[in-house]
Amino acid sequence: SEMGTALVYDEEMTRYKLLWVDPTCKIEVPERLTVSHEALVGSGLADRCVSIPVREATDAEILLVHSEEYLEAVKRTPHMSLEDLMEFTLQYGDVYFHPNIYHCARLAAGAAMQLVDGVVMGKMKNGMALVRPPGHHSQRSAANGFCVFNNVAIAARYAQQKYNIKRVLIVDWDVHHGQGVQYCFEDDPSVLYFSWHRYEHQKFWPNLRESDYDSVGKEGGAGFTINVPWNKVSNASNVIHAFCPELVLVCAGFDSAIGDPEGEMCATPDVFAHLTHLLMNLAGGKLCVVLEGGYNLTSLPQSVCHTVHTLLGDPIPRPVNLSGPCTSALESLQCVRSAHKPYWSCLGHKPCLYFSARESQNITRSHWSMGQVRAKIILTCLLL
Ligand code: Q9C
Ligand code: ZN
Repeated sequence: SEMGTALVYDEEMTRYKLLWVDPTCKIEVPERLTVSHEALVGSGLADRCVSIPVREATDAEILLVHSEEYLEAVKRTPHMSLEDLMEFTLQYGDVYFHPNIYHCARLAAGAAMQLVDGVVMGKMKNGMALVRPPGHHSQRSAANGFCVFNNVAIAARYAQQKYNIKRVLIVDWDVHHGQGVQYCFEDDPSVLYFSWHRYEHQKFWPNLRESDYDSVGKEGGAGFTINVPWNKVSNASNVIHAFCPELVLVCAGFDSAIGDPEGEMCATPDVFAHLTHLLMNLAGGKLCVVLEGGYNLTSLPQSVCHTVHTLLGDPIPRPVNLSGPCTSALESLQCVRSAHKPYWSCLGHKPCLYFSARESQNITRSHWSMGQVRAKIILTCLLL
């Protein structure tokens, strides 16, 4: 199994759920994991992967990212009554607690670290961790957006500490901005956080000013946070190459896929094959994909299968139906570029000529048309 693809999964992470009525949280269900795993088994993909067991993250590992106070507070949740859990939940946004979520959150962070171990030690070439709860919205002292511990942020710190890795790239393709990851690394140039998210001039959740293109990082980390509101992946590829990551972690949300009740976007699941393929060209292929969002129980497992197919080295589906980006997407792209120009010399000279007349004549109403997502992927490939 040398240089194969790792799959990290444990059924235990399906054993928590929403215990009261909350329309915001009702989409975060155990079936998200079961259908994804069953699709991998049913398609024969799971058999072609190397199974890695999960483990619980230790206190010390969780404290790489979270505060002692927060960890101690979450530690008390398994012993709380339903009433106490509801009250505890109220202090955070868009999240719920359950007596078993603390255990699952430890396993989810542990799963991400198990994946990093396998890939960094060279036992496997790349891999995916199927986890619940997700992580990218959780913050130093707060749960948020279905997330308890920040699995990918912990895994990045762990990789740096245990393996002396200097530069980690975190690509966040979830439809939502991973503000928790951004806050964790905003002043740190050793972790480049690149997020591509629906924004709608702050009307899309989490509705933060700091999710916009002009949040570029702080102090020594200026230039190492790249936010691409709307849907652009392509413009930052020069920067990502200049950064020369030693390890790539993905906050892999599939909530931009067609039919997702949260994202309301229309990316077809094969888009994730292309995104995965792109990232496999970085860091000598050392790529760890960690599940975040994705709430449509049909497109989620399909997207997961496309991702694992690609990780295994299978040919990627041919992109079709290329249509162009809309004007505001082009504007936004230009904004990201100029916001980052002071920090990256590779951005200095290249004008924004990614879209030919042929491509821009096709003005679409949706910022996230399937063709647009594909256009970005193809153009990114051309730039790499
Ligand atoms: N109140 C992840 O995808 N929904 N979290 C907000 C407006 C919260 C998403 C809807 C979505 C959380 C990991
Ligand atoms: Zn999401």
